[in-house]
Amino acid sequence: MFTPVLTVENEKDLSKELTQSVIEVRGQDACLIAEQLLQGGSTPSFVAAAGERALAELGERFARGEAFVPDLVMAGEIMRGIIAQARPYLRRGVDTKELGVVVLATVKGDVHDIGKGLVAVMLDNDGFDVVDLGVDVPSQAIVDEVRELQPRIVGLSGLLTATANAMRATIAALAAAGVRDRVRVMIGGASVTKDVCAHVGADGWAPNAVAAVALAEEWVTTASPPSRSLRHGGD
Ligand code: B12
Repeated sequence: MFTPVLTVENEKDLSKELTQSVIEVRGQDACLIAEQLLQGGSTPSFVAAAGERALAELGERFARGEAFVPDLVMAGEIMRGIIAQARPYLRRGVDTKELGVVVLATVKGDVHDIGKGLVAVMLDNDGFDVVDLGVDVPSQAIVDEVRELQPRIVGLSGLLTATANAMRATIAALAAAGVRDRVRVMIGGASVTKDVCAHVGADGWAPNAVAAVALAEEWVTTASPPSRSLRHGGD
């Protein structure tokens, strides 16, 4: 039987253990610790953040040649499991799904989708109708979906520095198709910054899923058409 309520100290220790278990790709341990945290009252974002810290650390190790692609793959799968475990513990933000459609995609050339998945879960929970087009998505496919679904927001994800160009190309393709002014475009991913946002011509960016939801909500509650001014949930 798990402890029903965690003390602050317990919660901190368990979160460190969770991070460590993901770094060491001990999936079963990670799953048990995540459950213990969630049942003890930790929020889903607190639990996800512990996993994110592990992936950030693994990414640094990878860059230093101390971790390898299979480690990233396995840790990524564990993180996906943690997100799925946390999902039922999310408290619904609104009663009905009336905030409109958000089309999400990881842009062409990039296959990272764990963070986008987290953003999708949180937006869905908040009352958005999320259509996730997957990874490595060509600009034209995004243009087609915008025409078809008429979303209020398009969210582009990309973790590789080089994929900023694909984001820029996607936004240019939306403009060339005459649909750019119908949507607000937000971008995100580990390499995204305010400067990247300006470079690619997005309307805003967010450093994490919580900020992404806040920005999306702000946009749909603002009646005016999309402005080209830079808005971001990051600071
Ligand atoms: C796991 C991982 C992988 C997995 C991905 C599995 C999957 N299904 O996603 C695999 C093994 C496939 C992989 C492959 C590669 N990877 Co990789 N990978 C990572 C790692 C360790 C973690 C990424 C992650 O999931 N983080 C956790 C999530 C929750 O965080 P996140 O993605 O940042 O998302 C949050 C925010 O960014 C934001 N967000 C994300 N998307 C969106 C979208 C919107 C609209 C908004 C508003 C917000 C938002 O909210 C999210 C939740 O809070 C990172 C390290 C890092 N620091 O990011 C490297 C990293 C991204 N990978 C890297 C590299 C180099 C590669 C490879 C080229 C390796 C290789 N030699 O093959 C390939 C590229 C393949 C390709 N074409 O895309 C580099 C990129 C360097 C760079 N800046 O260009 C990194 C930074 C590692 C490093 N330090 O070198 N990788």
